Amino acid sequence: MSTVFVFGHQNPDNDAIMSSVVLAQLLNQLNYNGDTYEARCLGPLPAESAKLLADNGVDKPRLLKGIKAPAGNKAPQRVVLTDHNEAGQSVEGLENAEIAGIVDHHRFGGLTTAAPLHIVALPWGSSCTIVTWLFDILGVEPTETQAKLLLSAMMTDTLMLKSPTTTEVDRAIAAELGAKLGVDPVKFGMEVFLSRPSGSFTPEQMVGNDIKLFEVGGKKLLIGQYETVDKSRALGMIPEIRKAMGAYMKKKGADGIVLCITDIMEEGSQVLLEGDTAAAQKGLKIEDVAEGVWCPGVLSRKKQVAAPIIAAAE
Ligand SMILES: [Mn+2]
Repeated sequence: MSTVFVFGHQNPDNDAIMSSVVLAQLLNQLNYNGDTYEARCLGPLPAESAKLLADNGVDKPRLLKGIKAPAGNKAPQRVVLTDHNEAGQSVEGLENAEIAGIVDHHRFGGLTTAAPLHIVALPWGSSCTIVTWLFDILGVEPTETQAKLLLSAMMTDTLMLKSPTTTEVDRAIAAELGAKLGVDPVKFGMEVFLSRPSGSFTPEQMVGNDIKLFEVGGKKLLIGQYETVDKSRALGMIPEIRKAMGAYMKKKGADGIVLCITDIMEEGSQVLLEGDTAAAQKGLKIEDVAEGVWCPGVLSRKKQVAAPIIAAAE
């Protein structure tokens, strides 16, 4: 038996945190494979995750800085990835680890493994929807705290079930969790959103808070998303945000960067581009204009931003 690290992607969002924390708990409850599972994270917790964990007396996952090559003839560190599967979005030194499992709801981006592994990949609205479903098929009833943590991430990841990534399964499972907790899922989700200190975000935080690296047509493209319930503050800071985008792109050695300022209430995104974003312009059918372009109905980075950009580059 060994200790297996369970973690979500870099720049973790609430789904990355909660899927890893609750999945690690579930696997420990089952004594799965006789191993011990330890939730970790690859960056600072989003404010809503930190608050939910503290309010419910659950330990914060510890930061995982990287994975080193195993010394001598020691076995490599085993890991379970949640809410991601692409090396560019994962821990530094992932190639030194043995991937024991993946629980994810994203496209697969070029992963190869040395050993057979567990993969649970379903095109649902959040990784936490999949984790909730795993409780069901493994015959474990989630505790109230687990139900709360899972529902919170289902709501943040699907933007209160409004994102086009939302499926009937998400609606049904959210309703079940809501009934168990005696809450309306959407109202509960709104409370989680409002626990974010959005009024204090700096341009750097808006850019780096939730950003992922994609290989698009042989180039490195960063796609970030800043979700807010009122975009007006961000729109008043466009020049500063663009400057922060350029700096972030340089720091990460990327060729281009896309930032979606997503207004959950108005249900759309202001899209800003910096650097080499030819594929993004083609895929999104927009131009690189100073103030950005308002894209009504665009709520999902995965489905409405990353997917058409990747398709346009092929
Ligand atoms: Mn997710």
